[in-house]
Amino acid sequence: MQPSQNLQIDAKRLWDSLMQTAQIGATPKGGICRLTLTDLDRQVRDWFKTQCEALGCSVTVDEVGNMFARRPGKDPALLPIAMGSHLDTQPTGGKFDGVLGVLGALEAMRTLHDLGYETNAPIEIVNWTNEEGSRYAPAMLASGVFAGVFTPEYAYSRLDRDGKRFGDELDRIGYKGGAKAGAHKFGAMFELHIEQGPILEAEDRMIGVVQGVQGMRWYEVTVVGQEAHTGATPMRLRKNALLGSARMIERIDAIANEHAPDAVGATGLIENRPNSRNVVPGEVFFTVDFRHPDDKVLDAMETKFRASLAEILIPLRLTYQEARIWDSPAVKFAPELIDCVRKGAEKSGFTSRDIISGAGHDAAYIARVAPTTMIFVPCLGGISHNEAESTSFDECAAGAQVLLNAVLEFDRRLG
Ligand code: HGY
Ligand code: MN
Ligand code: MN
Repeated sequence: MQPSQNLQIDAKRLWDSLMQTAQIGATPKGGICRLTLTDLDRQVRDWFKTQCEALGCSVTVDEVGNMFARRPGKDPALLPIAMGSHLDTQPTGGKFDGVLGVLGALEAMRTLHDLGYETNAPIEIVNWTNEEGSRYAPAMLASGVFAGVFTPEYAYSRLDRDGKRFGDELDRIGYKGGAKAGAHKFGAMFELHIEQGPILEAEDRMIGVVQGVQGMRWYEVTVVGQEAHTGATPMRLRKNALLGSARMIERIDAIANEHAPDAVGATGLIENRPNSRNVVPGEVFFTVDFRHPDDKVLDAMETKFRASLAEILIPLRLTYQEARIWDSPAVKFAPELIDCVRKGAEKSGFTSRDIISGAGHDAAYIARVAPTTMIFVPCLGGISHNEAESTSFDECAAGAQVLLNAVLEFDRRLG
């Protein structure tokens, strides 16, 4: 006889786990720096594996480090229902981005275990490697391999800014698993995540019923000028790579604003060489991040961006290389799973509203190979990718409860 259908997660146990894992890579300002494939990533992975095994889950790791903790269901022939997100962070990340999705799933699994609730389908928690794309670009790299967007060899070849290979670092931390990425299929994947924007808080809604993820493109630009003495070189003879880059960064902002309010654009990473106060910069590397819900608008932004490179840099006697290194088209999530989330919010009496994700998530790639959707909860001031990122005890609990409700709603429909 199944216990009461009203399975309630343990909000304090969830919060304690969030605060415990926040110590792994804790920064003085109250955030987390736990870059993918570092020793800190290994530490949190080991912790996560131990927690899942304590619930009787079997934990497998695939060839790009994705971790799967599986709890059997009544019918092993049914494809598993997955609940996934990521444990890696930005260099100045917060306590909740990604982590809430993995630990909210762990709390849901703990609740099923405590109550001895038997689901129809197996249930899996997934920790996706390198979601952030901060240390290794592009973002969502390992869920992209799982979805067949990238090869494992491409992932292994990616270099961080110190020249370390993804494949070597994955090996070094002991998480290069034997399972073929994407070999095992999901019946569904639900991802709980903080919104990372201001909408839910502004409208006083507890749950975001996510409809999809906007399109995202990343570019890398190297501008080449000529190193020269800042005192002895006349202005008319200079080839100042940093001046050209600065004008480009201004133009990137202008292109996004021309397509506002839905377009966004920024340069987040810049390296100026030789970065000496009395040398005219000879070479600059910088990145571009453009996003919009409509891929056709991204095409228009890209065209303007590329025309601007020639228009701005050539008159300054500069040369340049530019490459689009990532193109993640806009994604729509599975209507049936969206309905499970909506019913999951109603069941617990939480307010909700439909929303499109501005941020990228592993769910965007998994949606290519399995019915997928997301659940958002607010974050204070909409701030994320910032050590001040803050989601409350009640909001974390609400997210985990709706995650459990939605998974069980989907599972019941299989019975
Ligand atoms: O870039 C993103 O949107 C995500 O945080 N990786
Ligand atoms: Mn995230
Ligand atoms: Mn992030």
